[in-house]
Amino acid sequence: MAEMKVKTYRAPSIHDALQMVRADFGPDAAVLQTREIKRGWLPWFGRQIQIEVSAASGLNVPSRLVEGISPSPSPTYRSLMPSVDGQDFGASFRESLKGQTPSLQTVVEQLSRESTPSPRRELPESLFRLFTDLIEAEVSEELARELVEHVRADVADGDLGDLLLLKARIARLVEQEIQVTGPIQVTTGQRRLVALVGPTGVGKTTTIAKLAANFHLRERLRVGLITVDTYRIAAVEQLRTYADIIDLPMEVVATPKEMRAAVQRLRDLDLILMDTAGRSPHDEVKIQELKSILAEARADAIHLVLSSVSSESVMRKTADQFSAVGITSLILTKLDEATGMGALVPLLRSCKLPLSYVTHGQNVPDDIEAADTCKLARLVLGVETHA
Ligand SMILES: Nc1nc2c(ncn2[C@@H]2O[C@H](COP(=O)(O)OP(=O)(O)OP(=O)(O)O)[C@@H](O)[C@H]2O)c(=O)[nH]1
Ligand SMILES: [Mg+2]
Repeated sequence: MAEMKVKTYRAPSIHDALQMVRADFGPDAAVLQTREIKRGWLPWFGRQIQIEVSAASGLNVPSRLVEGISPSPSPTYRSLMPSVDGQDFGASFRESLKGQTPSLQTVVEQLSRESTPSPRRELPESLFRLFTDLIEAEVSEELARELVEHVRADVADGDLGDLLLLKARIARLVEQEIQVTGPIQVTTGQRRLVALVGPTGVGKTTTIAKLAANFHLRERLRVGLITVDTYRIAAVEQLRTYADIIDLPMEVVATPKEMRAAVQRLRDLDLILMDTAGRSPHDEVKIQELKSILAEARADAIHLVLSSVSSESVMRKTADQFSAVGITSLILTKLDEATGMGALVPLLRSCKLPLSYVTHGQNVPDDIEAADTCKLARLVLGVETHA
C-alpha cells in the first residue's frame, strides 16, 4: 500500500485552505475533514472563523484515518468541499474512492452533503467592517449584531457596498434609541427646583457647580443651592466653596422640615439646584430617606447622575434602585474618561429615561453640555471621542 501523507491546513476561508491543499498535493488531494475553528470574541462571522482542512495526498486512505472522521459531525464540524478553480473537489474525491470500503464512501457522501455553507453566514465586507468598528467602540456583540442585521435587512443589495450609507443608517438606528430633554428650562420669576441624585463620587456636586455657574454667570438668572449632604462636613464645604465663588445663596438641609423652610427662603429665585449625598444604590434605607426629603422639596425634576466609566450592569442596577425616588432624566458624567459608550443604548433601553446633560471634564463651568442625540450616537459608534 502506498504511503499516504496527511496534512492539516488553516486559513480564513475554505477557498484559501483548499488552495494550500492544492499547492502541496495537487488536484488529486483528498480532503478528509474540514472544521471551523472559532476565534475569540466573534463566533458569529465567517471572517473570524478559521477553516481547518485535513487533506491526504494518496487515494489509498487507510482505515485508521477513516475512524478519525466523525460519521455525524457536530455542528462545529462541517465538511466543505466546494470546487477549486472550477473543479469539483468533492466529485474528484468521490470518484477516487470508488472501490474503497463502503463506510468511507458513506462518510464522504455525508460530508459532501453538508458542504454548502449557510448564506447567512457570509456577511458583506462593508457590514462586516461596520460590525468590527462597533465592537472596537465597545458596543456589545449582541447589540452590534442587532444593528448590523437591521441595516442588512433594510438596505437594498445594491447599496451594501456603500459604506457611508450603511454608517448613516446605523447612526440613525442608534439616534432613535437616545432621547434627550434639552437644557433645564428656566423662566425668570418661575422658580424651578432641580435635584441631582446618584451614587458616591459620580460628579453630582461638580455638575451642580457647572450648572449653577452657567445659569447664573452666563444667563444672569437668580440661582440658589441646597445641599442635603450633611453626612460629611467636607461635602458641604465643597458646595459652599462653589457658592462663594459664584456668589449664590446656599442652604444646608438635614431633615424634611428643614427642607420646607429652606425652599421657602429661596422662593424668589429662578432656579434652585439641589445637591444630595452619594447613596449606595444597595442601601434601601438611604434611598427611602432620599425619597422622603425630595418629596418635601417638591422637586420639578430629579436627574440621576451616572458615571460613564461604570459598567453597563452597574449603571443599569443603579438606575433601577434609584427609580424609587422618581427620576426624570439622566446625566452622564466623565465622558472624557470613558473608553467606549457602547453601554449607553442598553442602559437607555432598560431605564427608559431621557438624557439631560453630559459632562466631560473637571473644569467648572465649561465641561458640561446639554445631551445631544447626534453627538451621543457618534460617541456610541466610536466616531467621536467625547462630546
Ligand atoms: N474626568 C472627569 N472628572 C469629573 C467629572 N465630573 C466630576 N469629576 C470628578 O469626579 C470627582 C467626584 O466629583 P464630585 O462632584 O465630588 O462627585 P459627587 O457625586 O458629588 O460625590 P459624593 O458627593 O461623594 O457622592 C471629582 O474629582 C470631580 O472633579 C467629569 O466630567 N470628568
Ligand atoms: Mg458631592
